[in-house]
Amino acid sequence: MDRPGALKLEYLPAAGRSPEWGRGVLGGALFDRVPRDSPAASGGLGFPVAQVSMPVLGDEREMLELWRIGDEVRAGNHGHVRYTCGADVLFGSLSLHEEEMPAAAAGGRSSLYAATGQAYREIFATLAAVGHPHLLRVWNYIPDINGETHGLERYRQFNSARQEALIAGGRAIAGNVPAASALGAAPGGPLVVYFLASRTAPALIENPRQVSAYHYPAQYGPRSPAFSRAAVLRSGDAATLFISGTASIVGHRTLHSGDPVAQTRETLRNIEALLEEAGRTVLGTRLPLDALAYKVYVRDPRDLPPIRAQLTQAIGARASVLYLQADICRRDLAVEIEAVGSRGLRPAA
Ligand code: 3EB
Repeated sequence: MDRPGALKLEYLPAAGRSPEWGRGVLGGALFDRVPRDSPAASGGLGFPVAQVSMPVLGDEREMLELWRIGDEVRAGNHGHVRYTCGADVLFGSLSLHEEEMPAAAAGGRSSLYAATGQAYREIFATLAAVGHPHLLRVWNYIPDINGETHGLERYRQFNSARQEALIAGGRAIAGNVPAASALGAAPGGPLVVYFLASRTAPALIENPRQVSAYHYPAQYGPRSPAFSRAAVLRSGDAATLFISGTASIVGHRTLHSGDPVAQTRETLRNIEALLEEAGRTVLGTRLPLDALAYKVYVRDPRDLPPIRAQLTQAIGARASVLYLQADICRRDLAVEIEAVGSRGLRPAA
């Protein structure tokens, strides 16, 4: 049933994989409290797997996010970036340790600022070299995201460096920016960025209920977060909708601070608004909530049961959901949710 070139997303336990688990995989990510020398980490696979230090909530210790594609893929390296690409789509991943940044302290900038700048420069160089110029979806896992140094929260340092790297790379900082997520990983680990890029331009979608993040006012940091609320990629006769990390934000303000259940409901309203907008402008049909695969970031693991109950009620028990424990970029956010859906192809159950 796979259409050549169409992307397929799976979340699955890393333990006990049969040898053919890697067949047709473009790339992926391994989420675990402690990154370890698992098969996915050994580098022996023909595709990149980002190692993210982020606890899995639920019964499994390690979970894999896998992006499959019906195409032939070829693999390569460019600087720290490992990538694979098919005809339409490229998956890439890199991991940078802040303590290895050469000129970190120079100019009064932090090592995270340096690492973020280098990560994005290397990503743009990779895309130019391989010929998949359109960055369409980025996952940013930032150690100690809410920590503060140099008089600025680390998430805000990241935003400054990301925006400046986009400018330096001759790219837009508003409008034509990728869908993204930015979450906290365990302190002391590397900055991990993985991404999807394409040969043809994606369609980008904003949420009518929210101020575009790239237009957030200065109270959220000196440089706005450069991401779109969602992106749609057409590849291999299917369209894939990537919904960015979405939270309980209306306009530009956080709502329901201290109430994880109400934040989950508000977040789902935002996701529904994006499904409506994507259906109206690009997909020609409104994907139902239960046709998506979700990644749910929960700040405090004690909030998992009520958040999960709320989500199950809204999307049903059959939808594919990966729950992770992560710090979120605003301290008053208890939950953030990203999602992926395909027109014509359902995510794997
Ligand atoms: C928000 O809506 C919540 O900085 O790349 C969500 C997704 C958020 C991506 C990013 C931040 C990012 O502002 C935070």
